[in-house]
Amino acid sequence: MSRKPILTLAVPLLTAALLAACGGTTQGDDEDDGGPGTDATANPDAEIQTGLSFAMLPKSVNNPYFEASSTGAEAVATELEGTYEYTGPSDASASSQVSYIDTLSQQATDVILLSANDPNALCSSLDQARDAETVVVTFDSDVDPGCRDLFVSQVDSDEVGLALLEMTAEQIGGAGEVAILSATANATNQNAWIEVIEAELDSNPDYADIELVDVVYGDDEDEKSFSETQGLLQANPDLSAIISPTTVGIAAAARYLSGSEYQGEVALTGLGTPNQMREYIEDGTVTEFALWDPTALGELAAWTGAAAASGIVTGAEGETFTAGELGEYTVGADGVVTLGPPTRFNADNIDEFDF
Ligand code: RAM
Repeated sequence: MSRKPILTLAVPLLTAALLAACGGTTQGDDEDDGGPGTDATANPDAEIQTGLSFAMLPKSVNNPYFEASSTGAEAVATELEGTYEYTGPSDASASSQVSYIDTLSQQATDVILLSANDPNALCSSLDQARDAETVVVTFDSDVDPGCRDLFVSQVDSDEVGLALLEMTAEQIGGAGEVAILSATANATNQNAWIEVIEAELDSNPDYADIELVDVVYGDDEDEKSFSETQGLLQANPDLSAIISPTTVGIAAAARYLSGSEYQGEVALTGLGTPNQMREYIEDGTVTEFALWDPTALGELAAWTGAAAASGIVTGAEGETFTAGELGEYTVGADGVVTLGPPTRFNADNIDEFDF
């Protein structure tokens, strides 16, 4: 890659000041330093660069889940003496994300951390950004692997889908009609989990008595998720459970259920943040749900971006890097780095968590 990301921790401050005066990065040199976006091999002994510019572009802003990820990423940018920006649309749509990618690439941002609203719609903008030597790390929700350098996955998709179904089966005694309240119709992450649920329902005899009757989309908007919940319950009078694999959806569905005749009658599980779901665990609307640590996910995404911008990894399977205090990670197939298993939250443990 030709943009040489800047300084190592050892470089004197004067040089840092000079480079900062020139915009903080040395761009446009033709030397291939082994970074991502090229056929170059990784240099595991390269030093992690400081002074990088990071930007996080979530599916949408005003979502506490992404705010937690942003806190994690910003802490890494600060530790690496870089700059940090959290920017994105207020609606979770791919078309709204395009202009943010274009702007960040025009600003010659070193590392974009992206949670994508669509696997393909962002690719031409991402290609342009990468041609301009920006490292693109997706996290949370991926694009086609050809359009980014690496993907930081929260949990293996199969594990998420299986955990969602297991919690559902436990909560409805292994039988009944279930419906899914998802985020947006094109979200890569939610669709991967829904596919796992559908395949498992079709093939696993343990779930032979569970029927998926509907999938609806709240678009990661609180009001839409709330009214879709109401619609689901009215359209499916025999519904036993709602599975909502989105922190926005599950919180809105819980709010609807808690004030309705369905509280305690229709189970609700899915992926939520403990802080948004605490009151619904306490009032008995929800028994158990799951999530990973979104702050750690943001941290890992930022370390991954820094390692890629430093030429330590290129996204090839088997490469390793150190993600600060999170420890050592190995790049898996298709340039995927995985954070770890999800945690289940219920009345016994929810007060131990604050995010
Ligand atoms: C919402 C978003 C995000 C998803 C979480 C579980 O905040 O849709 O992409 O990972 O829920």
